[in-house]
Amino acid sequence: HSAKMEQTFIMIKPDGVQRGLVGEIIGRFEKKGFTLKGLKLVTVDRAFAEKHYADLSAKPFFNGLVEYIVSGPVVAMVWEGKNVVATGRKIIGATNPAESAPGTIRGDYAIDIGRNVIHGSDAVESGRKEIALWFPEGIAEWRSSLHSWIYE
Ligand code: DGT
Ligand code: DGI
Repeated sequence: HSAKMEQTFIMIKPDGVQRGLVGEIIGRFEKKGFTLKGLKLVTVDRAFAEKHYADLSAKPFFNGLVEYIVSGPVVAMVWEGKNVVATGRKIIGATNPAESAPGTIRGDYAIDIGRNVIHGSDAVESGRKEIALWFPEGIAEWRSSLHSWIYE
């Protein structure tokens, strides 16, 4: 039953924190059945944000993206569950909120691509890298007692 058990890095961006969406967003992942394994409120500096978005460093919007991420505290999280990387991306919705379906986080709470509220790892391997970058201290070791009510 633990086949495909994965972890993903989810970050509520500064606009999500400022707009009071933290509880709502955590609630969606919790109610889905995923398990919270790491959680902290942090303000990162430029160098750190550039590292997180290193893959996008050649993009014309890179500077604006970095400035946005360092503009206030973010909520960094690790969520665990079966297929959590791909399913997490579905819960989040398309990168551009103009294309995110209603019912997704970006579809419900965002308008501009440059203020799209939340980040989620796009693959298991990038999730591993991002968790190592954001949680060098490690994450919690626990197992939800609801396991057998969520997984067959
Ligand atoms: P994430 O979760 O923040 O890594 O974003 P993704 O993976 O959904 O989207 P990606 O990697 O294509 O784009 C990275 C970020 O760059 C995205 O969250 C928002 C920003 N971005 C993408 N395209 C545009 C754009 O055309 N204009 C602006 N202002 N930002 C953009
Ligand atoms: O994982 P996503 O956030 O969905 O997308 P991503 O990793 O490709 O991009 C990370 C963030 O960078 C994304 O949430 C918003 C921003 N971004 C991506 N493409 C563009 C962009 N920002 C601007 N301004 N323009 C873009 O074309």
